[in-house]
Amino acid sequence: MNYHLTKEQIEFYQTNGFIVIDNFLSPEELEEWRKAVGTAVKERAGQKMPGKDAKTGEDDGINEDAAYFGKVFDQLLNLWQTNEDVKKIMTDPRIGQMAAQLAGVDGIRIWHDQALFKRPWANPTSWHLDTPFWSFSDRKALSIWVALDDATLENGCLYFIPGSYHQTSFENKGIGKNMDGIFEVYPQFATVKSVAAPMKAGSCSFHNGLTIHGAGANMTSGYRRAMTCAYMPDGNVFNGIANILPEPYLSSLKPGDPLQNDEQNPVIYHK
Ligand SMILES: O=C(O)CCC(=O)C(=O)O
Ligand SMILES: [Fe+2]
Repeated sequence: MNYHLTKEQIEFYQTNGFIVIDNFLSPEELEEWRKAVGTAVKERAGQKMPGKDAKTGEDDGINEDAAYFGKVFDQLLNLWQTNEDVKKIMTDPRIGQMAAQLAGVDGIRIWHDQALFKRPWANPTSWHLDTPFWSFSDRKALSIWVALDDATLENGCLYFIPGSYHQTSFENKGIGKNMDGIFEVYPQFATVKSVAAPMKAGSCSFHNGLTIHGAGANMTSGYRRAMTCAYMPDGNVFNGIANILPEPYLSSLKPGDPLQNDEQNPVIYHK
């Protein structure tokens, strides 16, 4: 695993709100990740997340058009909680260290992992922010996105609006049908140049959850599989948004309470 970050890489991330790391996984590690994630997804049989009935492709109560959203990607969350091999991969302190160094924080907890598989001919992932979906409000929160297949301009690689995270807020536009919905909130970015992030399988990117980002449609008959994980810097508090928190934990929380439940949000790295 190519987990050592240079000063230049950290500076690039902090300026632009994203970074691509080529050849993050060795070919052997990539095989291990594919096998673990593939098995974990099969085991779920479409169940979107542990403890809830929602199936991938069904209305999740967050995105307004389930039929459309179901064809953006198959989304399975918290595979680390249902598969031991994924747990081993996702709780790797080396990845936590990368996230902490990029974000400039001392400790990193898993918010949730998610497999994001674009099927053949999948819809694009419209421009959006991540952090406003989550149950804490931290401008440094971020995600890793690991390509399990080559992610190309043809099959739906990621795109970023560089530097946008310095100006965006916690207002949530969701992931709608219209690619340009986000620019109603942030018109200042409607005329900037986006950056495509094609990646070989085994490469990865990190992006700040307030960086405007999206992905293209899958214009091919093959899959575009990615494994991702969202990270919460340690020390955050509940902001009142339920997001993916399960009952009865959710009901036990009131706004302002620390989010430090190791069953739900394990610490994977601390300085
Ligand atoms: O994989 C995609 O299509 C979108 C990924 C994304 O939005 C994310 O990882 O936050
Ligand atoms: Fe996202």
